[in-house]
Amino acid sequence: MPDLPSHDPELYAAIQQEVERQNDGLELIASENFVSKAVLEAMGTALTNKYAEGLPGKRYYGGCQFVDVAENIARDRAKKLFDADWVNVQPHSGASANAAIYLTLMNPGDTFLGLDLAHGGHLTHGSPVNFSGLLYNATYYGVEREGPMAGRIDMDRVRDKAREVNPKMISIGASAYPRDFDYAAFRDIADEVGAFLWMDMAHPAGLIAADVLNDPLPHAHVVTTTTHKTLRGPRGGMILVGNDFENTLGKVAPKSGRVKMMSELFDSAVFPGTQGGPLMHVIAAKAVAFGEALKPEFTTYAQQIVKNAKAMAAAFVERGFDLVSGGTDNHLMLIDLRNKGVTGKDAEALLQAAEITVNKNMVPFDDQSPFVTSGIRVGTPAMTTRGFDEDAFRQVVDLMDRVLSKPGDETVLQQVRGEVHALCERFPLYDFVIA
Ligand code: DSN
Repeated sequence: MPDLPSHDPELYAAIQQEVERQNDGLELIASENFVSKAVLEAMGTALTNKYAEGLPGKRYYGGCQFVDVAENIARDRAKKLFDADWVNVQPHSGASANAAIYLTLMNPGDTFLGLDLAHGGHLTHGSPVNFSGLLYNATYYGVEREGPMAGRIDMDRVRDKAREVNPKMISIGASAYPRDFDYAAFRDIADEVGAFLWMDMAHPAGLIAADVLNDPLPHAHVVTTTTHKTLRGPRGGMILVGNDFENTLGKVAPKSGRVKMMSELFDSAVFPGTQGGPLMHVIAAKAVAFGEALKPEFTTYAQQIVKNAKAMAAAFVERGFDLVSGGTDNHLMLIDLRNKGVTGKDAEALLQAAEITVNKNMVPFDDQSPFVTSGIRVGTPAMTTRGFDEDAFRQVVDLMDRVLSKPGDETVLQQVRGEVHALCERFPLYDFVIA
């Protein structure tokens, strides 16, 4: 019997309401997912009590023998999952993992080249309001405005830009890019200009683990990820180095004054460089999630995420929605709502009233502010976890279309809410509040 309901009823009520919200509504935020009960259980353990600065076998605190086991399980499973030579599972988040990359590979003021946030990039890839844009000289590549490559990255332009700005590092990765990346072409460009290549695979990590999308590890010098999006683990981050391990050593050695392994530098950049004690309960939960992702069922899940996204994209296009790049290769789509006469902000609120959760999102070449936006981002990972198939997602598109076609119509909202609840009941989620 959980203590929390009687121990802290006020807090428990908020948790209960959030679990109900997750159970009863359509979760279409592309970066969210639903973890298993086992992952929740691992996170709710006494491992949260343990300080374990350092690495397994080399800690700055006593009593780490059992958390060492947990961290080693997480590391071994992550390496197997991504065929990586080395991993660090301690970053508290994707942003923390990314901070360690900058600290290792760049000096303040150095130039790097990343995908423009306004074209689907991420805050930590050089936004002027983020440390990455404040401390370093961020330059950007983007997507094409028109023509056959509209909404997609043209690698010839990336090469031209790299030659122009001569970056020390090139980043790949996005939070709202519905297409796959050509990692070999990025590496070719990085080699030509003598840059490090870093891939932030936070969004597609689960799809990459399941071989549903191209694999960056053979091409990038280093890869970061979150663990909670398509990978379906607890909130957290991770750094990986693939089979280019040897090649990266020489480049980094001069900075450290001795030939240090790339892994040593990244480990030091996580702790003590950017973090204190690792969150051992979260690392244990990462281990559970990686174990789940190593099972054949996870490959089926990842394949279904993409099938569902493609079915959804086709249904949106049939109904006259304008999808950036015309469709999707992965788990998400970015919808430009300008032809529908509704802003992203309003669409988010209208859909929320029907218990359909999406996020407003800038579209490339947007004429609205980031707080208003002209688009929404929609993703399939969370509802695919609940068992939604292509038919269910086509029904979701119908529900969204009805809400957005008649903004503020109470009758439509009520009908759609009822259908949302019925759909969610068909695919149950959590039958408990506290795991
Ligand atoms: N905030 C995340 C997202 O929603 O994509 C990226 O870190």
